[in-house]
Amino acid sequence: MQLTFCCAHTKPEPWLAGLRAALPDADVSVWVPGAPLADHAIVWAPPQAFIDEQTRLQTLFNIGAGVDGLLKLRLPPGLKVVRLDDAGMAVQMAEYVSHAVIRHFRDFDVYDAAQREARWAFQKPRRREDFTVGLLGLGVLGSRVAQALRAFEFPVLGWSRSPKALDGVRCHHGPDGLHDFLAGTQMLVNLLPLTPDTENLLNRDTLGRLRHGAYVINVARGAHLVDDDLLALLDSGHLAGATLDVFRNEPLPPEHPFWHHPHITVTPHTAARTLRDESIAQIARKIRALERGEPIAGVVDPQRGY
Ligand code: NDP
Ligand code: OXD
Repeated sequence: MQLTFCCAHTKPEPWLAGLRAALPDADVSVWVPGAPLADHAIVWAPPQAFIDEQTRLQTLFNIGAGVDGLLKLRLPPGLKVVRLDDAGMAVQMAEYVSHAVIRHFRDFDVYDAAQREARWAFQKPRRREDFTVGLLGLGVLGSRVAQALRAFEFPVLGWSRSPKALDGVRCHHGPDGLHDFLAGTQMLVNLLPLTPDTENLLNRDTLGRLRHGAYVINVARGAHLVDDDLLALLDSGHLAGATLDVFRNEPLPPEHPFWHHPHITVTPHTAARTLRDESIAQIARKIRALERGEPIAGVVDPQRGY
C-alpha cells in the first residue's frame, strides 16, 4: 500500500516516521510533482495539482477537523474525504472555551486592569442562571464543550442541523430553531463547520438577536463572522466583547481593527491544535479498517459540506 503526505505548513519527517511505525507494511513518502500514484493521502491544504495528478487515491485524510479548504478543490466524485474526529482536539476546545467563558463570567479582565493600578476592587458577581451559553454546533467538539460547561453548572443551549438530545443541554435545530436559540443566549460559542449554509451566519441580524450585553466566542472559521457587524455591535454596546481564534485572513493582518479593540481578545488559531501522535494513531486505525473493507467514522458528506 502506498501512502502520500502533502501537508502545507507541516514538517513532514516526524509524520513520516510515525506513519511508518504505525503502518509497517505501507510505503510512505512526501508528495512531489510526478511522484508515484498512492492509495491514500494525508493532507492539509494540498494544491489542486496534487489532486489532479494522484488519480489512484481512494481516501484523503485531512489532518484537521474542518474540511472547508479541501472541499473548495475539484475532487473526483468517488474520492473519500475523512476528517479528524477528536484525536485530542475536543478536550483542548473544552479548555479554550471554558477559559473564555469563565474569564468573562468572573470579570478576570477587570481584575487584571485593577491590579495594574494597584486597585483592590470587587466586582458584583454575575448570576450563573442569567449566563446562558449557546453553542452553535453540537458535533464532536460542541458536545465535548457542552459537557465541560455543564460541569461548571452554566445553563447551556445548543443548535445543530438535525435534532439532538444531550444531557443538560436545551437543544434547538434547523433554521426554525435559530431565533429562539439566539434570544436565550448570553454567551455565544461558534463551533459550526464552514459551509454555504453557515458562511456569514454571525452577522448584524443574528448577533443583534442575542441578549443585550452578550459575548461572542468564535473558534470555528473566520468566514462565519461578518467583521464589521461585530465591530458595530460592540461599539453600540449591544455586545460586551468577543474572543476570536479564527479570521477571514490568517495570519490576521497587523492593520486589522480586531488587534487593538479594547473588548476583543485575539488568539492565533490555536484553540484546538492537531496532535500528531493521536492523529497518526487515528488515521492508521482507519486505513487498516478500510483495507479490511470495514466502515470508518468521520467520512465527509460532500453534499452537506462537513
Ligand atoms: P462536527 O462535524 O462534528 O460538528 C458540526 C456541528 O455543526 C454538528 O452538530 C452539525 O449538526 C452542526 N451544523 C452543521 N451545519 C449546520 C447548519 N447548517 N445548521 C445548524 N447546525 C449545523 O464538527 P467538529 O465539532 O469536529 O468541528 C467543528 C468545526 O470546528 C470544524 O469544522 C472547524 O471549522 C472548527 N475547528 C476549529 C479549531 C480551532 O483550533 N479553532 C480546531 C478544530 C476544529 P448535525 O449534528 O445535525 O450534523
Ligand atoms: C481544524 C482546525 O479544522 O485546526 O482542525 O481549525
